[in-house]
Amino acid sequence: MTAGTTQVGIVGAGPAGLTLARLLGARGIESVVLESRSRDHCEHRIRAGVLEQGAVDLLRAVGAGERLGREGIVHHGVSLQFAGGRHRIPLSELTGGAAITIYGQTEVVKDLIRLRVEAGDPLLFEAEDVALHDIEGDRPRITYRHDGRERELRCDIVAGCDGFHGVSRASIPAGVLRVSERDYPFGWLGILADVAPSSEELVYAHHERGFALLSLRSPTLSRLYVQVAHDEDIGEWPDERIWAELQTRLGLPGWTLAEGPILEKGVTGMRSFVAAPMQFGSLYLAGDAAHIVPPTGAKGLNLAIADVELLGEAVAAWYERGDRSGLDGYTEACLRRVWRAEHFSWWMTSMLHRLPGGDPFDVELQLAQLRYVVSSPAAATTLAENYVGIAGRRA
Ligand code: RFL
Ligand code: PHB
Repeated sequence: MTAGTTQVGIVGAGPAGLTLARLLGARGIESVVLESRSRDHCEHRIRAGVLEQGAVDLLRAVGAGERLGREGIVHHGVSLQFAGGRHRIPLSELTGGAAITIYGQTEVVKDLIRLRVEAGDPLLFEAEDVALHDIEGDRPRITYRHDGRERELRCDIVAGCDGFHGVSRASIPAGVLRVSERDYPFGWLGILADVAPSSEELVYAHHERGFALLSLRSPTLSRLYVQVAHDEDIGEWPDERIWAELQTRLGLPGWTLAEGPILEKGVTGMRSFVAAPMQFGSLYLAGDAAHIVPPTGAKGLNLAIADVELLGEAVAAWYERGDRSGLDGYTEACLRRVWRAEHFSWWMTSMLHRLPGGDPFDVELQLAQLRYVVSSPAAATTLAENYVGIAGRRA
């Protein structure tokens, strides 16, 4: 067994773990990041694409803003489509100038990994059998295997940034966590296509055959989704079927969806989940390790970054001034924003998807709400300030 020591042991090299490592580094606090997958896997796992201004600001503050500033695409509106019409929600106009930035999570992760590697700070990929020990006290340990060697890392604090299926949350003894969750009886089939986006801004479409979303990654790459069953077999979806379904759900008279080669496709289930408290002993959970939202509100990545902004500051205050208030108040500070995002994501999901087993009453309620959102400045502002993230910052 090879033993090592650090101040903060970070489990998981997703957006949460990597951003936290940067935040701590900027304050002179040492960390070791342990990641179970390969660098290549982490850099190519296609997920989110929408960054709130707060996330962009934080990534800039940790030095990861250069390519983001050059390649990120700022959007000032999104559209809702239903009953044969497309309606723009002018996000910036309704929120005093706030906007969103389109920049893939893959790119955020690549930038953060490169910075960490260039700085020469420890980031271990393919760390196997990561296990947490003694987290109830103030001398936690992490054991793992790397390069065929059993290792132990002693630290002051463990940051559990290892996503929904990680070991961190599972290491908290039974009975401590209160879990609130909702499963949805549908999922999204997502594709990345080598074709210029057919709309400059995102289009969220309500359709009798189910939800569809037009998004993008760059001026030449489209990202598109269709609602499918939660356990849909991707084998049942040859490219022609995907395009036909997208054409039907997103099509409008006088507008066509351009098609191109599909570079990647996959099915994602949808879930709402919150585990509280987000802290136990010297273990602090951040991002998907503690909470999940369905992707309809584009909040998952933004919540992960917002959590570690608070955690980084709390850890720094403790090391620099012995001030524990940020650490002790971590759960409460995070959960206000998390629950605002949970509500918004559930609301968007419920308003836009075809509900299996739903009846005409459900559909009329959805359409009534959609008509209200696009016709009432008050209702549109509710959507806009949640979408750009300022509602969460105020929560
Ligand atoms: P991540 O990104 O899941 O990173 C966790 C990292 O921990 C590693 N790990 C372990 N490492 C060591 N030991 C273990 N035992 C480990 N177990 C796991 C994993 O390999 C991984 O590298 O969590 P983080 O950092 O909290 O970031 C959260 C975001 O990734 C997530 O909220 C969003 O991507 C959610 N999400 C979306 N959010 C949006 O805002 N908009 C979207 O369009 C959107 N699309 C998505 C998504 C999530 C998806 N998932 C989870 C399947 C699409 C998909 C497909
Ligand atoms: C994406 O571009 O992947 C995306 C955008 C908005 C969402 C979900 C996913 O709500």
